[in-house]
Amino acid sequence: MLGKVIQLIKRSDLVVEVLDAREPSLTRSKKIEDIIVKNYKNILLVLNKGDLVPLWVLKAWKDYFKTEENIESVYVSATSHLGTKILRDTMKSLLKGNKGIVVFVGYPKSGKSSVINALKGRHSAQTSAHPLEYGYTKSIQLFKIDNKIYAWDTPGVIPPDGNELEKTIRGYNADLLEDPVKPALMLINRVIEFSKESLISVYKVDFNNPYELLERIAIRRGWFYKSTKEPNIDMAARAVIRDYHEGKIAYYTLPPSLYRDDKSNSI
Ligand SMILES: Nc1nc2c(ncn2[C@@H]2O[C@H](COP(=O)(O)OP(=O)(O)OP(=O)(O)O)[C@@H](O)[C@H]2O)c(=O)[nH]1
Ligand SMILES: [Mg+2]
Repeated sequence: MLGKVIQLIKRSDLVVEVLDAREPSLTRSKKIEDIIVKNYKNILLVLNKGDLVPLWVLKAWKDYFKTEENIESVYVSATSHLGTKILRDTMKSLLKGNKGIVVFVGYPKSGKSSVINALKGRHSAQTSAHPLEYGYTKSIQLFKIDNKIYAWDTPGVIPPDGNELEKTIRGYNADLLEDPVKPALMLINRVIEFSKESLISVYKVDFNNPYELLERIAIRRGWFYKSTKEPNIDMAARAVIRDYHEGKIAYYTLPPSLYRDDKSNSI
């Protein structure tokens, strides 16, 4: 499948790499970007799930990509239909007003299909909203965005790589994890760094540490191990990872250029 996507990139006029606005750095794929650059194709980064991130952070990332790397980027929220006009206009300007074929790539669950849906203005690309339908986009599909622009929706062809936290952030399917607890704890820790309140508001429980959060989620939902009657933290861990992929947990990370700034004076 990756091979087919590379063929599409070669024949395209523009490549859109869809990132998760909560983790733009970690959801960029150097591998795919190298292929894009080698084929002399324009690249546009789309920071999707922007509804989960404060506006000043989205702007900071956009500035960072422009000034540090001279790469165009647009932030959007596909599900809230925010930023889609700016995205369409940016695509048009990168295509210099000509007819063109745009390929959408990115790690699984970054929201490629949702962004294409939002661009079309009505639902047609299938999105993996249901947890059981993980990796819903199974094949490459072509969509007409308007009279001049066609878009290829591709499945998450970049295999989520890195350590357990990175894999999870890069869309690795929670159902395939042998031990979901460790990556879930790492993910919860990462979210807490920026916003513990966000987890409290999603799960409606307070907690003193990530492990306790998993226990409280399990208790609240009535999930217990049959043998020990202890809270089933495996199920809770998978639920948290799925919620993360489905865009239910708000938090943000900052571009490296801002990382050392005091977070408290920026909000
Ligand atoms: N909060 C939020 N959630 C989003 C947004 N865009 C997509 N999602 C959710 O993220 C999940 C994945 O979206 P998809 O559009 O299926 O992602 P994809 O990149 O096409 O996924 P694959 O085809 O499996 O690689 C779904 O549950 C969407 O509802 C967004 O802008 N905001
Ligand atoms: Mg898809």
